[in-house]
Amino acid sequence: MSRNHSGNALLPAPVSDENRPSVRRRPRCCPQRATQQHFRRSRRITDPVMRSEADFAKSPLAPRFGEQMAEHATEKDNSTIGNLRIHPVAAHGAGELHSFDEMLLSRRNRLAELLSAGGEMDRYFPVLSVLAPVMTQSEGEITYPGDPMCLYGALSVAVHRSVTDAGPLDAAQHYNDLSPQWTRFPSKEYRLTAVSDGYRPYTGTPNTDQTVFDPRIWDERARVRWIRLLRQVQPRVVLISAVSPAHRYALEIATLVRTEVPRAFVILGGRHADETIITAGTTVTQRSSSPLAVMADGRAPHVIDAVVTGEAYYTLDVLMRALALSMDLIQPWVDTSAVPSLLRYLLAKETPPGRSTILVASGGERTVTGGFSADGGDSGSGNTHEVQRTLHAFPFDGPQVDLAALPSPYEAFAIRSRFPIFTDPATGGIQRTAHFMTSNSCPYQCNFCSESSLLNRLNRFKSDVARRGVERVCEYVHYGAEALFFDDSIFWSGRYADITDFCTELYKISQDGWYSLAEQYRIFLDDEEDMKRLERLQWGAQLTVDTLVSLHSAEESSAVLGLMKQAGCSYVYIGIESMATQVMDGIHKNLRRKADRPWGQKVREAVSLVKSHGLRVGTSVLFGLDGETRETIDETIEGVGRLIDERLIDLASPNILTYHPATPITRRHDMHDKLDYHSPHVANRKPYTYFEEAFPGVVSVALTEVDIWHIHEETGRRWGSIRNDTSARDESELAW
Ligand code: B12
Ligand code: SF4
Repeated sequence: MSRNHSGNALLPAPVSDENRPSVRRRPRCCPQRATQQHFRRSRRITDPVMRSEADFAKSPLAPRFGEQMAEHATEKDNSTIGNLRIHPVAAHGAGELHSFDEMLLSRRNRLAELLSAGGEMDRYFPVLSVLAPVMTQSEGEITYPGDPMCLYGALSVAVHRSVTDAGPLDAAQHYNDLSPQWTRFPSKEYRLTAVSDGYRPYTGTPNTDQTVFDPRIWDERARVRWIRLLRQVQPRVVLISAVSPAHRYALEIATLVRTEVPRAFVILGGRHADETIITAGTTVTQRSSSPLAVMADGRAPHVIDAVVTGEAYYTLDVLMRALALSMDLIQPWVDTSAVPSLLRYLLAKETPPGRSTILVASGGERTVTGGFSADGGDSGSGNTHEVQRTLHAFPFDGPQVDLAALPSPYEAFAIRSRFPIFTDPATGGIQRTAHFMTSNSCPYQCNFCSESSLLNRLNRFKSDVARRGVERVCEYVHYGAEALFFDDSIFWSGRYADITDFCTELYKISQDGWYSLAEQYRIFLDDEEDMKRLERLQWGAQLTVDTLVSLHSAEESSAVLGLMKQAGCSYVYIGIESMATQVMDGIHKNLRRKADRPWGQKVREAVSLVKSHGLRVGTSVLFGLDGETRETIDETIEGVGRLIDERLIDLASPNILTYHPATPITRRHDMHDKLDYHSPHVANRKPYTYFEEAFPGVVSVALTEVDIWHIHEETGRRWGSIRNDTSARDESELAW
């Protein structure tokens, strides 16, 4: 919506503090080792080529990409065409790969010798992962403390494999060399006592959850804690996830890594990279706000060593192994110059599933002479001197990722999220709420939305959805979930057959006693407390107005809502966006606007239907879309106000359109090359801070600052406590 496993008996039990692996274990997701030497595209591009989409298209080299790539098998390694160098991975002959295997074997034998000789030698190198925050202060801002799901999802495969392969070197099958220090999952006790604060203690032998830094607010306290953590851990690799409004802080987080641990290798991923570095076939282009573009032209210091875009699950795992192999056995720091060729060898032996691109920079100066300083002040021009970095791009279009077969995002991380809408009926306390996703994007194409299938190929749980969905519910309940929120843009992608099957199965197992449960569920529910949490589980999900009242009859929707309620659903979130027809006509949301009834009427029908089942209704409203005027703003505030008066809405969240780099409206408003998601210390201020992710310079050109004040004040006045601002709820309950 706008803005806003597994029971296979063959699979290993989660590895906890008490259950550290010492024997060879079968990984839940089998290593995708393709036997065939598949066509692998890789290219080597120096910074100047990768500037902006416009620059790139103008480049005389651009048309030659295709020709060269098509002929890549005949190219020599490291061949150069102007700034562009191509790595024809497929040119690796069987002999070369054989030598590579021999090199790995002899290195592994040496490592085994060193380990058996004892002493200080350890095959694990420390790693930290960070979710870059989007806020600099809590006052006046929206502070819903969700879990860093983007990061957890991206890490899931690499961490799973790493934990599975932890233990004696002879037991390892994948991370069978030096390995990231992701060696054990948290114990159940750790999970059940994890607080809602994003900060976690890092101990000498950390579990996977403790390797994550999640400051939620990027303020002085967070900076100090980050610097201390860096000094304590001395990470060899730092992985950062950033959405667009978090990107400037991601750059500052990376700059502090360069300052404190200059030899650490920094990887950036997340939605900002996904929306600004676009791979189409063998062509990689960048928008001007991309992390690599802002570093290349000096708008930000060179503080990122690699970017992974798209479906990073498997590609990140390959990159982590390449980094491990590049390290000296005695002094394990990444050798950036070795990474591209190691990647090419590894990728000649396996095909990672998913559409993703790995970009690695090699060469150049790796210290920071200016940029962001540790105390948050500017310390100079913000760049390294004379950087000659070469970018190596490895774009993939592997087999489709099976989302249900991935290790769950919470396998390695404790559930810390508390969603205030779910409270314990007995104590009133806010419940531990797990995020749950069964899809990666939305089937629809609203022109302002980053979740549209226009930007992401729609992928979802496909076969046997009820069983696989309910298995995951049981897994999360085992981890301590008292509530769930389905983050899917539309619950089960709006497929009523899937919702029906899932809800029927979930209701059934919540009624069955433990002995009646099928084995695939029982293995997760190992004590009375788990069973109690399952019986009392509350959950919420997102649906659209069109799904409820345009694409299905009222009877069909009513039947589905009844099943949802019976299976524990207590909350439905719906994107209203606007109550003004002239706005809704221009955004591709109101699917059947021509032949159907007015949007405002459909909104009323949809929320009434949900409410008639005793479910709470949360809504999101978006100001600043095409066609927005002061009149339409007031029309929407009043229209929503009436629904509130009639108690058809329990929560209304006003938002200001913020341009995301890849959405159609960003281009339509000619903002795609003007977005500043990189400058440090942009003073965010009221009224922007009253809205999620709003920042001066990236909000809708249809709104003036006076309009934004007006929206804040009028929604507060007309919607009262239903308006989702901090004054309307007691944030002190949330452990900040
Ligand atoms: C769950 C969720 C949340 C959760 C968790 C946030 C988080 N960052 O983990 C909560 C509720 C806290 C939240 C808050 C916000 N969110 Co949010 N959220 C989502 C949602 C619904 C799912 C994200 C997810 O977990 N997907 C599953 C993961 C596995 O996929 P992924 O995110 O696409 O990540 C893949 C790649 O990007 C990559 N990757 C990601 N991180 C990393 C890190 C490394 C090192 C590497 C190598 C790769 C990598 O690998 C992943 C697997 O392929 C998406 C919408 C959607 N359907 O995707 C919006 C979305 C990501 N959120 C968005 C935004 C803007 C926000 C907020 C600013 C507030 C808001 N308006 O909602 C805050 C920002 C909080 C923050 N600091 O990140 C936007 C981002 C758009 C953009 N260009 O920036 C999205 C796309 C929604 C939208 N329609 O606008 N969000
Ligand atoms: S594309 Fe439209 S319907 Fe889908 S999540 Fe975005 S706003 Fe909602």
